[in-house]
Amino acid sequence: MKTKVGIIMGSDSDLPVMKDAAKILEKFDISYEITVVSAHRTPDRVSEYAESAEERGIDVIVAGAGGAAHLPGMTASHTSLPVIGVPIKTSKLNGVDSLYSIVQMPGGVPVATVGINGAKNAGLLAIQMLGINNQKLRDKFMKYKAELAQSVKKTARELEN
Ligand code: RP5
Repeated sequence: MKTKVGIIMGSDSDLPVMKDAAKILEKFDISYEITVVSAHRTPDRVSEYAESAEERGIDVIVAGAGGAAHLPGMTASHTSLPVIGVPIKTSKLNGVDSLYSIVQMPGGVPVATVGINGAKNAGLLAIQMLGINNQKLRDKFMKYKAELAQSVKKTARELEN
């Protein structure tokens, strides 16, 4: 099976958060690659990664970074593939810096931004994007949503009793 999702992050210190994206992709049997690419420390690697992603079969890129989080935007500037940005929580500004750095892109270069440390949602959004041309995947996604609803209803019932 072709690798469908590229997960990248600015540092291996982002991995504890970014592995949530990998986990949800595994739950849906979506193949992915995962690596570290830094906008500031390995700028050449950003362009190389983004420009070759399509050739490797990647359909969506999930990019996490913290602080002056330029990785998702820089990646988006080098590819036509959709990029989902994950702002990583930081120790100094709690990730608000990461969020603002990722979400406020100039017109023409969108990055779909999830919440701070929202790697799971980034993975889910990637799955939904892949589902646009895949009915089986959409059915699986609806099953996932039904399970989610069941677990909330179960919790509600337990609280009510
Ligand atoms: C960013 O700086 C990374 O994405 C990470 O969130 C943050 C800190 O990186 P390290 O100093 O832990 O390598 O580029």
